[in-house]
Amino acid sequence: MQRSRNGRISESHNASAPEQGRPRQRAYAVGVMPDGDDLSELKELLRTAGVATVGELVQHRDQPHPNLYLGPGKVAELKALAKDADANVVVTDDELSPRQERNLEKELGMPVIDRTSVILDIFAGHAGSAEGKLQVELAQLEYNLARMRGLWTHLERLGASAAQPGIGTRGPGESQIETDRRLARDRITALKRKLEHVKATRAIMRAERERAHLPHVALAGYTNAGKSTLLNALTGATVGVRDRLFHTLDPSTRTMRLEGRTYLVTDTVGFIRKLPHQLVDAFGATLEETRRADLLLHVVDASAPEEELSAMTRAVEDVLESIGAGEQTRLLVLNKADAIDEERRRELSFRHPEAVLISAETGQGLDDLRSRIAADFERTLRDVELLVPYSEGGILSELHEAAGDLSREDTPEGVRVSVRLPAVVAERFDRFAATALAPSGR
Ligand SMILES: Nc1nc2c(ncn2[C@@H]2O[C@H](COP(=O)(O)OP(=O)(O)OP(=O)(O)O)[C@@H](O)[C@H]2O)c(=O)[nH]1
Ligand SMILES: [Mg+2]
Repeated sequence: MQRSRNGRISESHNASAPEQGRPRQRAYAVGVMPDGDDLSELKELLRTAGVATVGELVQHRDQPHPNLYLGPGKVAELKALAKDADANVVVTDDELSPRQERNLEKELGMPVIDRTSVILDIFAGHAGSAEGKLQVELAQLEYNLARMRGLWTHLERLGASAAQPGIGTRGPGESQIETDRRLARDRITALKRKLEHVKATRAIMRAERERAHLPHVALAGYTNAGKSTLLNALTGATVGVRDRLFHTLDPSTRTMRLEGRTYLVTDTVGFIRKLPHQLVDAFGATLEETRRADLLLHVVDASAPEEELSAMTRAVEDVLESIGAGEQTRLLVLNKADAIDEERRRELSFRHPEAVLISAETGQGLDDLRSRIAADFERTLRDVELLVPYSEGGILSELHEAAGDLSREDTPEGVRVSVRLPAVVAERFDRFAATALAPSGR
């Protein structure tokens, strides 16, 4: 990973570079976890970050050691193993306290980085839009500030070479840290202000969409579940798809026609277990898109083994809860059906009778999914009778857009319209109500 002194990603950033020749970063992956868990996800994160994993060590204990993360005996073992494997960095599967990190580095004599740092680094590498970059920078600053570290040091650590191990060379003097902290705080304030502005712009865009009365479907789910692939399949969009974690950071919204209605579909950043809270906080404006949707499609990679699948599902539910989307109407979408066998398919529909099984790649099950989306809106529909004055011609085309079908009759007072609308949309036309009928279709 190449970053300049000010921590920004340079143009030549190229995550796949280590695939050519011997990788510059050779990581020893370590984790404290219950029995049955493993480090496959951390290794996947490292692969995405362009770092090779040259060994791994797991310690089964209830809690990470408060001073060292691993127990002292395990640390000694790790030191020898990492040396044998010619590793030049140790990566932990959990966020470390500054104390754990300091002590572990001292014991091992090599740089130690934690899971949060790796995820932040991936986000930094994948951020494309101005907004995404601001959000990532904010998250990085919050992370660094919390560990009283020099302003930009952690950004350079993945890039630390063997000749310049992090230990001893990276600690700026106390006064430098104080200056850095002040600078960091100023920058955080400035970033938050800019992001508020982004949020306001988004709110205006959203208000415009809401004026158009279009039902809004958001895709949420674990990273790499196939959300972007599904957006493309449903709307004909060409959003980037890749087999790597956190490929999508910026939300994109496209339209889809379904049974005479236009829907908006939004694809956005994916979640992960132990998602750094700094990122959840910083990505508030982006996650707002998910929170505001009328319907959430929770997309799951159904080709993952059962245990992993339920851990991923739970992780997503937790993040949704934490961003205030816990109560939202949602539909579980089991994706990658093409990659599982008949037996597993049966097991899945038994375990998740309410879910839809699809393959965003082959198109299997998409018709079913479309009907489920339409049916969800159908439930919220009510029949309304409106009287629209001739002076409000624009309202009629809005109604057409929102409802598809409507019947109209010209009367001396205006156009009398009978139409089925979602309850929330119907409310917006209340001022034209001739008679409101009882909710139907429930
Ligand atoms: N076999 C199979 N692979 C799929 C399917 N849908 C998506 N994929 C693959 O899964 C990987 C991730 O797909 P994306 O659509 O980028 O996933 P995402 O959820 O948007 O991921 P992030 O943006 O990184 O959070 C890609 O390699 C896709 O080709 C599917 O239905 N079947
Ligand atoms: Mg994506």
